[in-house]
Formats: sequence, C-alpha cells, structure tokens
Amino acid sequence: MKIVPLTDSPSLKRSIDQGTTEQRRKVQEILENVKTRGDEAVAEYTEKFDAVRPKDVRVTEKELMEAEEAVPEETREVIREAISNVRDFHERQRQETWITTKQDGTILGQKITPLEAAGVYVPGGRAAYPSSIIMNVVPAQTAGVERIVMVSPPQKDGTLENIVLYTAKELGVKEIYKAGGAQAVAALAYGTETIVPVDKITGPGNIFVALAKQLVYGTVDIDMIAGPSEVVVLADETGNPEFIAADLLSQAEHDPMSSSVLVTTSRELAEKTAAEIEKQLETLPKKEIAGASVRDYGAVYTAETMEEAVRAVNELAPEHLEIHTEKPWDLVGEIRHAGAIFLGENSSEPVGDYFAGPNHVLPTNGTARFSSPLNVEDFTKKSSIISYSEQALQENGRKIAAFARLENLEAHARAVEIRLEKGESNGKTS
Ligand code: HSO
Ligand code: ZN
Repeated sequence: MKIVPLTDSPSLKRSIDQGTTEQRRKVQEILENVKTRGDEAVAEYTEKFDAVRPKDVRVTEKELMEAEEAVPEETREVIREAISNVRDFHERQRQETWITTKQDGTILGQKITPLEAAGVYVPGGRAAYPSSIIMNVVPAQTAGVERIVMVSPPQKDGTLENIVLYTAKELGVKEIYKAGGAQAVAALAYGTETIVPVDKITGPGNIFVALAKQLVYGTVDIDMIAGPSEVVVLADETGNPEFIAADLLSQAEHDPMSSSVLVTTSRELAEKTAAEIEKQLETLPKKEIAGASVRDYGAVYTAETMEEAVRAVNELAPEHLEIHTEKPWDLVGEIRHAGAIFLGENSSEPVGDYFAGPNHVLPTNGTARFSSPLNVEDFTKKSSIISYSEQALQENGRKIAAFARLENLEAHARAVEIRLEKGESNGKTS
C-alpha cells in the first residue's frame, strides 16, 4: 500500500459512480412494467435475470422449517446471540411520545408512530449476509413496525439460501418473497396482486437495486444508498501493525472498490503496516478483491501531528473509524464525521459488523457528514400535537392574524379573528 505524507494530498475525497444513463433507463422500464402488469411482470423478470420461475413466490412455513433444520446448531447459537445483542442496543434508541403543557392551558406534543410496513431487500448469492438481515429487521421491529416483508432473488433451483430463511425465521419475519432486482423493489413500492405495498424499503443491493430504490423514493421512503465499505484507522506509535493490517484487509475484502486507509503520526508504524498488509494478503481467500481494493483505493497517510491526522479523518468522514492510540477516548470529542467509532485495539471493525449491537448499516462515501447509522427512528415518524386553549388564542390571536396579513393570506387572518370576535362578544377577552 502506498505511503503518502498528508501534506502531499490536497484532497482526500472520492466519488462513487451512481449508475449510467442506460442502467437508469432499464430500471425505469422495469418499474413501469411492474407498476402496470404486477405479478406477471415480476415473474417474467425473475425468469430473465434469475433463470427460474419459482413454484411459490411466497416462502412457505414448510420451507422455513426445513431451512432451520439444515442450519447447524452452533451457527444458530451465534445468530441468536447476535440478534439478542442487536436488539438490546436498539432498544435504547426507542423514543417516546411527549406532551407538554403551558401556563395558559395550551397543550403541545410530539406523537411517535411506527411505519405500518417495511420491506427489506436481501441480495442473492454470496452477498446474502445474515448479519445485514439482522441489522435491517431489528430496528424496524424495535420501532414497532407491524408488517415486515423480505424479498430476495431465488437461486437457480427456485429456493432461497437456508441461512437467509433461518435468520428470517429466528427474527420472526414470515412474509418472504422470492423476487429480487429492480422488479422486487417495484413490487414493494407499487404493490402487485400478491405483494401489498410497503412504506419504506431498506437493505443493500447491486446498482440496479440502488437505482430502483432511488427512483421509487417519494412513493415510499428508502434508507441511504450504500457505497462500497470503508475503514479509516487513526493511530499513533502505540498501534499494533498486525492488528491494523488485519482490520484494513477485513474491509478491503468486501469489494475491489472498498477503501481502507491508515492515518498515522508514526512513520515506523506506516511502514510496518504497509509491509504487514502485503504479508497477510498472501493467505487470504479473497486476495484478488482485497488486493485490488488496497492497491486502488487504499492508502497510508503520514501526519506531522495528531491535529493534522484528525483533520484528515474528518475530511474523509469514513463509514468506520478505528482509533489505535495511547488514549483513544481523548480523541472522541475531536471526531466530527464518522459512521461508527471503534476505540482501542480490541475493537476490531468486524466486532461491530456482527456482534457488538450497534447497526452496521452506516453512511458511506462521505455522507457521515450529514447522516447516521440505520436506527429505530428511521422506522418511525412524528406527528405534532397542538391543542390551543381559549386563553392562549385570545391573547395571541391578533399577532397571528398580523403575521398572516404579512404573508397576504387574509383567510388565515380571518380564521383566527372570527374566534376573537366571538370571544369579545362573550366578554371573554382573557
Ligand atoms: N462491513 C459491512 C457490513 C458487513 N460486514 C456485513 C460483514 N458482513 C458494512 O458496514
Ligand atoms: Zn464488513
């Protein structure tokens, strides 16, 4: 991995391609077709892209039972424990409805209501990560979403992977459809004879799924559009090059476009980590992917001071940040932009991917500047509550009417004044 002094790097930002015009046009066509022709169009696209017409589009209770039996008990145990940790963490994010009263009798408040239905997209094949199913379903369930639907493209034999079905079953998700790609996103957004539409679609997918989600946004809500995974490690001379190299490679193996970066104040650590990466790469099963990622999107930046290093981290606004310094907690206050912050050498990033409890769906591609990890609030919405008292209206009515006239909205002004006149004629002016 190349070692570059930060002073030689004018901009650390990168931008990820959001699909070509041609891909966008194709997705648009799929959406239109599913919107007008429903199930039949979904079946045609499934046949075209997944080379199968599943007998039952909806997963049956029997299939769920069989999948559970096919998953070894040790695996089930790990998945159950991960679910429990993720539930505990998300439980703490739950927000309550609140009401406040004022001296004049006015009541104001904020009512929290879960979305009625959420759809979770689960990619096919090797990218069907059970951990991502957990991370998408748990916040929705914790928010109180009643109906959670999962969609995933069928394998050639018309089934879904056992581990996908088992994880869904363990989470309590019962409505699962064998459909993927833009056609599944369209079915969730517009509804078909079989699939009742949902209110929000979340979950990772390929470029066609990402584009479809972007295009149905407005009809339904969506989560963020995730880019390739990223990790930045911030370290001083106390960092362990073997651990740091291993953590950088753990994100590099996700995608040739994943980005793994070390920012360090120690030239020695920079060199040792770069050498360690080459060494550890040799024995990795995904060394092609991880190798391309560190070569094309990886870097080791050396900084003169910790302030300079922290400035670089904030500029990168990484999805994951690991801090490997003597006193990592001293730096937390300085970090403005990062999706998840891992402190100390035991907090390897995969700990967060699978097990610690926080969500692993995080803002990528610099969007940590303005967005947050997927969370319970994403599956709720708020309604404001306003109950004005007679006293409050009589006291403030003139001001409200004046404000309305400032905007040239006479009917607004009169709607308030009609009550004031009534109040005055009743002799109730305060
Ligand atoms: N690191 C990925 C999530 C993931 N890792 C799933 C393994 N499985 C993005 O946060
Ligand atoms: Zn990962």
